[in-house]
Amino acid sequence: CKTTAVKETTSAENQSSLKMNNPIITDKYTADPAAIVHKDKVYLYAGHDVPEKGENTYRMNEWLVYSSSDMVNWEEHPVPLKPTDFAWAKGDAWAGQVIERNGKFYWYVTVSHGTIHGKSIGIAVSDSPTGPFKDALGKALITNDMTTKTKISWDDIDPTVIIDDDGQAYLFWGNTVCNYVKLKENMIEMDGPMQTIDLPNFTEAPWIHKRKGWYYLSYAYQFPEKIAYAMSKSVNGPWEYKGILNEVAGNSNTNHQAIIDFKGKSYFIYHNGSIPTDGGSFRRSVCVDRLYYNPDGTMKRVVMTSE
Ligand code: FUB
Repeated sequence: CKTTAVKETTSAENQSSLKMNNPIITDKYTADPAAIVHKDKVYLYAGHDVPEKGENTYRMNEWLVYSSSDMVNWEEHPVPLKPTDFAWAKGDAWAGQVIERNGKFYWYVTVSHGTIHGKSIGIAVSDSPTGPFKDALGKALITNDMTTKTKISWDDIDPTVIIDDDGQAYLFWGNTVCNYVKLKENMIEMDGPMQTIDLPNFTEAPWIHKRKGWYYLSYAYQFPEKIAYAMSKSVNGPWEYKGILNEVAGNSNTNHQAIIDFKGKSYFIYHNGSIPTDGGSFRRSVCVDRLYYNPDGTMKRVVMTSE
């Protein structure tokens, strides 16, 4: 599924990314990675794919958390959160992201609501990046009946969050339409109207990050999903589309990225269906590859070492 143009990149950069041992988790199927750097470690959060072989549905009953000091060796911690930890939810551990504020770790996640049709976004909180996490709000922050623009039940998914340098937090999310809203300092209430961002071929999986004065909004593009991105000098836009960052990742219709800097290097974390024989679009595996920036701040296409 990958273009040869990407494979043709044979630079020192490529060589240095050949040691990632992809996929990084092989005893479980893992999807929708999110990651944070805390103290001297990276914490990786993922959904646990558990459908039977050949079952073409997202069956995800819990999230998983791993930590690493080197991006190569990963330690699994006890299950930090399940959709059933939200009394108002009925299942589906879809994508989310953790962020730290004032010593607490807030985890914005997608789940299926128990009484409101469709997917919703909830928030869990913990004193530790490995949890255990518990419901921070007692209800969904965003539900399908608040945002009916696309009239699908899964348009309120895939939250990603950033705290800007001035302390203002923002939540981005969506399927088909990319939404964003300010969050109050308590991180569990919206602080203003929901707004939308026009991005070419936006499918889902937004990831917001800031680096050296640039804001980056990467997202799943078309279907099967590539990862594309836009850049801006402000978290409120305007966003300038910059093109494809990652091609369709092998043997999976979805792709879902996290982008971090750790110990002086940049990383692109994603999933594919690369575990031989049994992997696929619903039995996914998290992979890591190096990410490189150009002098003008744009990002180079990711060279996947996972296929
Ligand atoms: O894993 C379930 C859904 O598939 C996620 O929320 C999307 O980003 C896609 O990866």
